Amino acid sequence: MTTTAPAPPPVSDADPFGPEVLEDPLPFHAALREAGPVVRLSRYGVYAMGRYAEVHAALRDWQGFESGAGVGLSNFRTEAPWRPPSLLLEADPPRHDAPRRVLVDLLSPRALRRLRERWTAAAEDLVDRLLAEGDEFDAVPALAEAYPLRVFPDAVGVSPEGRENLLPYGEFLFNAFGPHNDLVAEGAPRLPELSAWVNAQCQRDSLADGGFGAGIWAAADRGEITHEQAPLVVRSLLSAGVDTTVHGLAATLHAFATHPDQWRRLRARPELVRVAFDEAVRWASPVQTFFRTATTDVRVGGTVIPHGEKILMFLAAANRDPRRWDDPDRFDLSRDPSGHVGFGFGIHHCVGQHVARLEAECLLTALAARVEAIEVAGATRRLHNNTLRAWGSLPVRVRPAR
Ligand code: OVP
Repeated sequence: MTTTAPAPPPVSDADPFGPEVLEDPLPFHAALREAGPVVRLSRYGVYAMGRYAEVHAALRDWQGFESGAGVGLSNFRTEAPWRPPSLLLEADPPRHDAPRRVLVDLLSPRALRRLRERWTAAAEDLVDRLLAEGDEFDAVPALAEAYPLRVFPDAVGVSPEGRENLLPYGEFLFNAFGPHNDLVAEGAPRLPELSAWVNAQCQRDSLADGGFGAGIWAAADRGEITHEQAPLVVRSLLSAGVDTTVHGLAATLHAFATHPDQWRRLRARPELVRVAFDEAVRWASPVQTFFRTATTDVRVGGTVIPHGEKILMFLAAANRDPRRWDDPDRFDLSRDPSGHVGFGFGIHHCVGQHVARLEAECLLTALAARVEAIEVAGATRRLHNNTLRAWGSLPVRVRPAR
């Protein structure tokens, strides 16, 4: 076999965290994929990948692309993290594995069965009350935020007081994976207050019996993790479990409001609800990016990513790579979206995805049974975030089913 000498990667001076790209990242993603399998982002001195094959392979290669140096721009080996690192997201085997196993068990489809009835009733009640008020509303606060905030903190066992801190805490956290730009600076003043509240909720005494939080402390009592680790595992649920599902649901509602034929299809075949949510996650990629760090000189495509360098993995670009997907920009319930990397891939593959899927299934099923048509009814507004593709406002008009 012959190997050619590595060539330097193409260079882009675009800012993937600037307002133009955050408003509409699709042209940047296309340019990134076209430029090559690996691109150097000169503004931040990092590498980037946007093609499905390379993103997928790198996510699988946890030995070559570590998470323990942080999955944001800042390298924990040279810069102190803003909070103690996550035991799951920002850790590698073997340290990563025990906390991961605790959540795998606690959040398994089997373990979630006891929630389905309650979550269905909550979704039906929310949609009934909303429709009783009228046929026009902002789907972000009224559905995408209201539903997860109604069911998820209860399932964790978080007290009712202070729940309004969850979304802004997550918003800061997801901004903090990016550069220290205006988005981070604007969130910083509230950080001490938000962190103090979240950290307090992770303590055993703050968590209601029977919830995921109590389940994590029980796992510590059984010796599966230490009692020092338990609050940090609870913190992962509160960090990763709210903004992601809110913006995943917002993306799904936006997809249907702009694709009336697909809404009719879902109403005709409600069993498509799970495919619909996965297709929306592929199409919109609520979590757009995460970084990895090269543990050695890694050869990708024709270039070498040197040891210690950060690589930005564009999950969103991979999820619309025409090399992998037919007509990737189409939101289409007849495609098989499995294999998308919107929930990541490999050993860090979203451990909460069954929770997210159950929330989406309950809410969309309740909505599809009650709403014949949904359309955008005013100016929509994006919420810019260094990691999330998010909606700030999504005014819709619905036609209730009779
Ligand atoms: C999307 C994620 C995101 C933010 C925080 C954490 C995980 C955590 O483990 O704290 S995964």
